Amino acid sequence: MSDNTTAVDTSTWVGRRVRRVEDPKILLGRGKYADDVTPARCLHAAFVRAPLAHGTITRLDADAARALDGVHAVFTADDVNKVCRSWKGLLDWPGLVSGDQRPLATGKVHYVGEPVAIVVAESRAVAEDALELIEAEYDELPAVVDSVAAVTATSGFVHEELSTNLAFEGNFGGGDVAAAFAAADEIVEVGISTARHTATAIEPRGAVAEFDPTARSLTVRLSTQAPHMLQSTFAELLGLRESNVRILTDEVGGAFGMKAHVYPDELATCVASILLGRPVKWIQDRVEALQSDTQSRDERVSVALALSKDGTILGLRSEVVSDGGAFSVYPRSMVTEGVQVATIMPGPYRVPAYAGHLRVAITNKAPLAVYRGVGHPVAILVMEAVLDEAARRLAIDPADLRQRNLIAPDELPYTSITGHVYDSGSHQEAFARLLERVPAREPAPGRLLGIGLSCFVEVTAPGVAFYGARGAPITAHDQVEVRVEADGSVTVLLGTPGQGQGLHTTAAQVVADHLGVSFDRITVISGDTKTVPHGTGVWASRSAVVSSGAAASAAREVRDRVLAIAGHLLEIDPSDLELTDGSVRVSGVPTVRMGIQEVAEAAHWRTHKLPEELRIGLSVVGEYVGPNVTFNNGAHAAVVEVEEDTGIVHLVDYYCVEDCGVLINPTIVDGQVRGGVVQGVGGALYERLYYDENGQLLTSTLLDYLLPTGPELPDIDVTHIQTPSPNTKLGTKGAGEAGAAGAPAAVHNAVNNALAQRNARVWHQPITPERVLRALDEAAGAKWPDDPDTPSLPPLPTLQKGQ
Ligand code: SMO
Repeated sequence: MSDNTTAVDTSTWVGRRVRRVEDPKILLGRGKYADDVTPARCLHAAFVRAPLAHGTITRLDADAARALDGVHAVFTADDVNKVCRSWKGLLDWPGLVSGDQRPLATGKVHYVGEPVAIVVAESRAVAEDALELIEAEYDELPAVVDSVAAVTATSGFVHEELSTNLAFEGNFGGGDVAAAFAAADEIVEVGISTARHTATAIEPRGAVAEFDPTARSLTVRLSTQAPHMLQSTFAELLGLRESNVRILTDEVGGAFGMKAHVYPDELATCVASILLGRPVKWIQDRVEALQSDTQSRDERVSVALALSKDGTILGLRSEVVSDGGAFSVYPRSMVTEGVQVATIMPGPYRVPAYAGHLRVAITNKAPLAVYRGVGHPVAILVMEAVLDEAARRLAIDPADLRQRNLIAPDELPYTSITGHVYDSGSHQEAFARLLERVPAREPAPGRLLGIGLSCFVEVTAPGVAFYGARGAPITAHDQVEVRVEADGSVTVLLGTPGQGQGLHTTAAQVVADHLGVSFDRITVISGDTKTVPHGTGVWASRSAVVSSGAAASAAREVRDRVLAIAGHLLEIDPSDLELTDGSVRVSGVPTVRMGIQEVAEAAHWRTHKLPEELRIGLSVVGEYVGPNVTFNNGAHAAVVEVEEDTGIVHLVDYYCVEDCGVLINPTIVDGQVRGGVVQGVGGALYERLYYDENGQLLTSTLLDYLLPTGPELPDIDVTHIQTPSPNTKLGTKGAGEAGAAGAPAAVHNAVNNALAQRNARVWHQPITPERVLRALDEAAGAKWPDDPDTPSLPPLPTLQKGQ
């Protein structure tokens, strides 16, 4: 693997390829995941789940199950609704509607896998046996499956009381679109769809709930990325005092946005513990994960790009239909992905006029929510694919076409036509560096070679306007406590825990620099809402900005206290002192005057030596309210070979240039980028949750739901540029989602670059061998039978003057 990082300063911990402190524990099997903890007297739960997409529950008979040896209880909606309120994932988006959601289906089921009843037994095996004895009957209703048909449906509603299957409609953009299109030399229209997929975290979801009836307190060990948010929402829905709800999470085996929600099965597990007064554990299996984790990327887009003949972009139009599934997820809602598809589409290009129209459909599928990249992968795919088609039409090199339209350094900060402010970046430089990395290559015999490019910007570390200002219990600040123990070692308590991406390592690097101690002296703790200060959680690539900012401010204040106490003990003005590598020195003089442990000892055990005003302790909670937003940017190139006989696409090379501002740990960022690329490649080539025309999910195992694995992947070459954000405390920007954002476009364009040699194209993801063969055959004049599997697309409406 190449290291294309620009030179780093080795006098600091930030910027170094420090090894992850998390790894020895995880690699030796000593990590504590949700399933690793079983309290005394714990019972085990399993769920009856809806076997059909839409139906009225006509009979639910659990008598035989209750009579089974080892079964403690079977609860249905009637039982849990007495303990838990219903909820709706409504954000303050004008007109957004949703059906009421509850822990267990009440009266009706809305998607395959929706929880219907919970069995609690001595063991999971007994609970699973009891499931077989429960007799559930349904009156099947017609399933709403096609999102494009759903948004205009006048009957057959998923939620009768809403009298619509359109959850939300919005317009985005600005400028004189009609004039731009009227002035165009070339208008390129394409329709693109991405398939519904899901995060498939290695660690499935799970909850271990312990209710204490004497204190009315609830402790829940969860696999989650947002413990404090769930403390608040669980308390609210279960009618408990927030300070009596404790969420615990140690290791998390991947979350990717999917573990940032209130889930019915996790709440039902809590309710079971409340009703029984015993700990109850539920650990999800893979079938449940594929059926009931939030899903994503179910987007249909028609797009039109207007250009002058020299390739200058004049205007853009898009018609987006997002398939939101059965419920608007609480508290992030079902619209975030669609909104990002519509608003990110102009990307890193000068687009003077844009009209984007978004509709979000309610369908009988699992709820759609955020997943790594949240709309960016689709928006970038659409823009980059239509740009390549324009390059072919105008006979301009696709790299030249991009260079002509990329935002230049002197245009930054740049406000996009949808109102996003790109604070900083290296849009042209990143693309130029990418082109330098990609070598020339010859195709293998029988294969078509294709190179695909993509350029992108990405929203990272958004502020409270993103969710909080729209009414959700989600803010944008983080807290971190830094404390020097009596022996001079340092404990860091992170409000925001990791989801596997190494936040303990990066927090220790930041604290080492800002406090002035060695990295090895620091222990980091996270994941217990009773112990750590407030954290908003890991989402939207925010931790390296917001959590790190809070760590830096706490560390700075503790350092000032150390120097103040040292100054008193040494009888030197603290402003003449500095703390480096755990030692107090007079600024600029190498002689060590005092170790941090001596200061710590005085602060803890010898306060009699200190004047009143210095009895302040060495523990500080720092808070950082992040920026409104900071945008990262980058460029990707994929190289593919397409087998003409089989339609199989081989990804043979992959290059990324990534600019996420100041790098705290390049190795961790490399891993984040590569992991994201792999998930993006999955969407482009393999992953699809396949719902049939009845709304039945046909891909509920990993034999049917294809993930990219080692043999399908080349080395992923990562180059870093570091353009600091002017708006963030450390100059950092988020990095975690960038790989996923850029990859579907680069892979798609590479395939079409190959297929264009035979005058063929593909427009729907995943790009399966069958779709490739069909495109090649049809381009050669052969007729294939109609494909019932071709997604319908929303037509672009007639352009109105002055629009
Ligand atoms: S998909 Mo992210 O956790 O906002």
